[in-house]
Amino acid sequence: KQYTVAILGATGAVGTQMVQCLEEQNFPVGKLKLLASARSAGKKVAFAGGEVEIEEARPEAFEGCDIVLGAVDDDIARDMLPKAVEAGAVVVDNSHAFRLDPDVPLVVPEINAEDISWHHGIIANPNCATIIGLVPTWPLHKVAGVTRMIVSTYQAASGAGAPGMAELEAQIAAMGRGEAIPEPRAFAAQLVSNLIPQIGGFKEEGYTSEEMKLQNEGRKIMHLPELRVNCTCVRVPVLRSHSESVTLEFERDITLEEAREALAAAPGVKLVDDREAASAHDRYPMPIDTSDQDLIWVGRLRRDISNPNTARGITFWCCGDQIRKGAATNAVQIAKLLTE
Ligand code: 11C
Repeated sequence: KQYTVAILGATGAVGTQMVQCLEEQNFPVGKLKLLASARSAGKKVAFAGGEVEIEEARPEAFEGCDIVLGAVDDDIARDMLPKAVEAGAVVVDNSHAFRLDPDVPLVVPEINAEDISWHHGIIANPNCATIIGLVPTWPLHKVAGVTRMIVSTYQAASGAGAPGMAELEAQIAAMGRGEAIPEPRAFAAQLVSNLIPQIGGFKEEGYTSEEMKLQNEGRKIMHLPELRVNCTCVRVPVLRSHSESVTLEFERDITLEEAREALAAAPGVKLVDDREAASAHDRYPMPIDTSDQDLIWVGRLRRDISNPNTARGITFWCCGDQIRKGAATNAVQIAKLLTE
């Protein structure tokens, strides 16, 4: 069977990547509809050896669609996507709008693919830092049962979409020319040569919305309602790969060998952990190496020596492409599951 697929928000960083992921994952696309603002309507985008003309995103555009991929902000998602469901489509949405709705599965295919079976028209794609941290956490959870996560993230400019990447590039160029750094718009402060310890707005107890997503979405995806999470999210001057330092506490003992074996065999994970390697690129994951590919790279695997029971604590470092596995790749994988 061939499917009529629409991408809502087709011109943004995630929407553009979704078009490429549909081709790469050999998605059975009969017809592709690219929906965006009136400003982009009429422009043409290359797809599968041909061209697709961008249409203005209006509810009528959902008629005849089997699957709609959402790559727009929460407000537009909340307004438009239920109309796609009414028109008979199944929606895979990348925004935050529906993620914690008890009627909406929140899915990382490597972890809870089976949850797509109970959808009511909308399936949510998780937050990018959550996907990137959970893909390697899950195989370790299966070995020893994770009870607590302590995470620091190092998040790329692409988390703020194409404008975030353009802002960082403009700042790097200005700094290189010795010019004044342009006034920041996508971020709260200059990002080049800086770190910004705030992603999202401040919520409970001084944690930001992005930090609480790891707890709230992580609990739902892994079916661990009691999971304890302490997360600090930081924006770093990197273009498109997020990195994370993750410390896990388990209910059962786990050896480093067991952890290494589980990670080496885990789908979606690439273990890069060789202290003896001649090149830093083979020694541990770095965002420069994980950009524009689909796997989460994991390394720096070691015991948590601060845990009173060191047999139950593991620390690692991981990196993954924010636009791909953090968003577009994961959404297209979910949509692919719907067709299988
Ligand atoms: C960032 N993770 O890096 C955010 C952007 O929950 O999908 C994506 C927010 C989300 O800025």
